[in-house]
Amino acid sequence: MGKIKFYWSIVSPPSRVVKLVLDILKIPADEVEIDVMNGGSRSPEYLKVNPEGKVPAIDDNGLILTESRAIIQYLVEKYGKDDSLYPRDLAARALVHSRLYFDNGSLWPLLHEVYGPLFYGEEVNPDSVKRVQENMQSVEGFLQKNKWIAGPNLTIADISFACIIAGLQPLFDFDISPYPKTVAWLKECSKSIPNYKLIEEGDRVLKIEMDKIPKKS
Ligand SMILES: N[C@@H](CCC(=O)N[C@@H](CS)C(=O)NCC(=O)O)C(=O)O
Repeated sequence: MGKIKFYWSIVSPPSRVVKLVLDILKIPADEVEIDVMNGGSRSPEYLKVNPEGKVPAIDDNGLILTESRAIIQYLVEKYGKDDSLYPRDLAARALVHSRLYFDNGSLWPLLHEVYGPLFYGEEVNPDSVKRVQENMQSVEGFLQKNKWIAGPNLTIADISFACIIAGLQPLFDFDISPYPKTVAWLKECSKSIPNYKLIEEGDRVLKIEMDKIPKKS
């Protein structure tokens, strides 16, 4: 069995999710850095790996997987020593899935909608900002009953959410202080997710790359 090939970029939050899970599970991987800011994910070579032209992706001995959330589920299921990050209990796992669907279906596309104009120095649509606030209110609701996003323990849902939510303030100047449970949860993530500094480093590098893009106004 050869090593997993991991296609990623530190500027990409979903890539960081996979990198963190690989690190937590101590899975050796051959990393291939893709220069997403300069069209690297659209190269003919990379499109053979992911026809969608996006990072992250893994190649586990011929099994090519894209979509960060599907990848981390697979990694924990296949390589995890226990099920703590991705519980096997039906109800607990259903809650993890529910949160990841919210993350992929609402939170992440919305963030794309906000970052798009920011890349080019354009005004962010106030409707998008309002929907970010609504989404953050939902996250606050998830944290009403539980310390973590999908129950009493840290799971892959926390890692995925953290990689998105941590960037709101530094990249988009979005004030998260009106969401105290989320602020407290993010602090816990910074203490409990091994190598959490990768998230901050990724946002720092992404900000530098965003600032380099010529602005329209
Ligand atoms: N739903 C995907 C999103 C992947 C995604 O949007 N990747 C972006 C970087 S954050 C990308 O590769 N963009 C390059 C492009 O579209 O050319 C996941 O979670 O893996």
